[in-house]
Amino acid sequence: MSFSTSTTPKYGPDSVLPKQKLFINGHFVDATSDDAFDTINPATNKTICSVQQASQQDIDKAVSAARDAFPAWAATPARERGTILRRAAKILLARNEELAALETLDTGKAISETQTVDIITGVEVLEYYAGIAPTLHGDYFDHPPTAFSIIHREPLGVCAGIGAWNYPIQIAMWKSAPALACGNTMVFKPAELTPLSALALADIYCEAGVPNGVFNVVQGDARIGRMLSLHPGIDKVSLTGEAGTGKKVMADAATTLKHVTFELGGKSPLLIFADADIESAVSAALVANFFSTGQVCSNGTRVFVERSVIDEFITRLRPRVEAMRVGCPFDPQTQVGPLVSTKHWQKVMSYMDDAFASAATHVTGGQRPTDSSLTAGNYVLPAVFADCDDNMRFVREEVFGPLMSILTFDNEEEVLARANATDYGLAAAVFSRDFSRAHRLAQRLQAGTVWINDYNTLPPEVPFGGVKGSGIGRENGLQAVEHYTQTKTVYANTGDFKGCY
Ligand code: TXE
Repeated sequence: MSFSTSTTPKYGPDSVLPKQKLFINGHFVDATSDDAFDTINPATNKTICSVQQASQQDIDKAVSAARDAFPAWAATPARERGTILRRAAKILLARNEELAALETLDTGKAISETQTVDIITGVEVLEYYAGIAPTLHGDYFDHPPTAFSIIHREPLGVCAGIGAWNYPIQIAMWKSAPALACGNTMVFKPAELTPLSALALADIYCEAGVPNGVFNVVQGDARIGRMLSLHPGIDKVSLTGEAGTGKKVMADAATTLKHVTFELGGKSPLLIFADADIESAVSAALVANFFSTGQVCSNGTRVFVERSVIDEFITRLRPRVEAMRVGCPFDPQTQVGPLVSTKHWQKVMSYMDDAFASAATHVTGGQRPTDSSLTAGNYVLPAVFADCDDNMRFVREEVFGPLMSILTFDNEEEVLARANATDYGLAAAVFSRDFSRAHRLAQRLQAGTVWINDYNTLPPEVPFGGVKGSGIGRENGLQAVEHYTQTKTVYANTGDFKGCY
């Protein structure tokens, strides 16, 4: 894939690309398998390009390249690793428009989002770890009178990153930035639905000075993902995907006792109390359900509204949902693009059908748009259902599409119990002007992140990840360093060893 150095986007709604390769040891290389798969434009369901699928031999080659590159990269002074990653961040920002257009082409997400969020939130994390790389240190303990201990912090070795399709380049950066900053090397497999931007990232890392073999990209579906989780030459696996996938990866990684971290699904509660700023709460509900056409793991898709303000909430919400612009993702005015694939659209529509058939009150949306220019794409109008019951399938399960479920509640204890009554635990939010109540609830909500009067704001210096079925470990912040390094204790005795025999 050749990238122009200009900043004008080179990808548009009808772009087609040449057959894509793998990226191993600093070069685009042909796969040795005869397998290939197509990546499809979600807005038109036309093929963007074919992508070569890696074979076991290609995986072995990528892991060997990463293994061979590891000693020199680990021995590179952390400040120098930081400088190289910071240079990559600068190139990514300079190519933001081009990369955003590529991401929109592959994912169907509105260009207004990809230009402002996808690359930029990845770069923020890259800059964060580039900055802290020189500060990573071990520890020292004095054991008077003759001994002391030094705690070394060492990289793990070769890490595998397995990405999901909703934020392809951001996920690739959220995994590779801490891994590389800590001195590890990586073999990354993007989701087969959105394989393109990870290759662009590899190209940019190379241009920035990341040595050959430090960051490699292999392509393919779950079968290739499994080759990584099972590979004896890989020391750690970081997955972003569905909860069920996490369990499968954990089982495979167990065979060679790999370190694992998982960013999995969610069905997060958004609690809105009567004393909240209702207009702000409506804004948060829109972001928490319809950003990226609802394909965001941390979304607040169970919207609990205190009974006394439910009518006001819906009255304010409905016109704002109906004003959302559904359209071609390359149109800067579009707010809601197509879903990532026809198969995913069918899954989301099955939940819409359930909601229409249920006792819930249909507020708006949930149908295919009537605009004839959209019939070729995986479009659905953002949907809101009220008077939902906690046990309805579309309320319990992760839809991963633009379906907002509104439930009413009467008191704090009731809504807390209902909010926590799920196997997931990725995120939650509380909208209330009573900060002590909001903080009290934040302590008791079972979630890895709780927003108070906010939603989906994720500064790179704070850890992100789920509890219960939503994941293991954290991404971002200093905590991710714990997942990409291990310590060695060196205990030194400067006196005689006395022993006991
Ligand atoms: O996930 P899948 P998708 C979740 C989100 C949603 C899902 C959407 O909740 O449910 O991801 O992404 C590979 N062994 N999050 O459909 O199917 C597969 O090829 C090894 C949560 O892509 O689980 C792909 O690359 N690999 C997240 C990746 O796993 C396997 C944010 C994910 O695929 C595999 C974004 C196997 N057995 C999405 N099976 C968060 N919490 O931050 C599949 N794969």
